[in-house]
Amino acid sequence: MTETEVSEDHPRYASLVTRHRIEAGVEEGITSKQGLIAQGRGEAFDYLLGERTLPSADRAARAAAATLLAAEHPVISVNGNVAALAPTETVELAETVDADIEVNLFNHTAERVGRIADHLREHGADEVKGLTGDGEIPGLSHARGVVDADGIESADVVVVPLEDGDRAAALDSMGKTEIVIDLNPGSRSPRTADVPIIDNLIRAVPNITDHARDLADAPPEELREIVDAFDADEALAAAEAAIRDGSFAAQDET
Ligand code: PTJ
Repeated sequence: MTETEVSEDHPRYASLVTRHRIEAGVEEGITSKQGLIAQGRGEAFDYLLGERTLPSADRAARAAAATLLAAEHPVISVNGNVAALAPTETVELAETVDADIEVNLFNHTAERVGRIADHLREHGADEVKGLTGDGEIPGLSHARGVVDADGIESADVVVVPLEDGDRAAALDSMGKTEIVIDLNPGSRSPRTADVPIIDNLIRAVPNITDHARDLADAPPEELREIVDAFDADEALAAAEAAIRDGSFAAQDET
């Protein structure tokens, strides 16, 4: 079944389209096979969250937008799942907040970096970093720590949708401000983040862009107030509470 063959009135339409994109990503050599497993884990948490953006996640997205607009050199890190699921939305966010896009892979191969960079260019990206690999995230083995010196290595703010815990901790040790998008509030990466967004990246990335457009003319003091008022622990606790206390209403299976 292709994406266009999925009927829009199917009760699991959004989930089916998402699965199709990940599957196509693997077939095109963009997404790793491990990306399929990560997708399954994400789907389970999304199901428990009610497949919606919680008010706490929306506040986090606004804090992320303010953080990005106030940044000197923001970089959006893109892996094989992000590239397959939200390439256009990622390019739009980068344009809106004037961020670099860098392909940064957990399972790093030069071939997959190249394919993802091409895919992002096909979806409107002008410049894609991550192909030089002349920088590093200290404290990680070589392949997992490869970054660009003029990209993630020199960024002050990094958006890391779906990061693994070790790399999130290593980026934190470098002094980066981290915005992490992850559906699992118990995962180490959102727990390391300055701004954890517990939401599906498919919803979260365009939501940050909407908030950034809304805040485009905000003075620096207003951006600072939004960032200072955001409480990461509260955001994580609200998501966990939604999972633990939420009514487990029947959601149609595919
Ligand atoms: O392309 P690569 O080589 O960089 O590899 C990317 C993956 C995602 C395979 C790699 O980083 C990995 O193995 O990640 P983990 O450790 O499985 O963590 C993935 C996290 O992302 C889990 O906490 C999932 O709940 C979460 N997740 C999965 N899909 C989504 C998601 N969070 C937000 N939106 C999603 N669509």
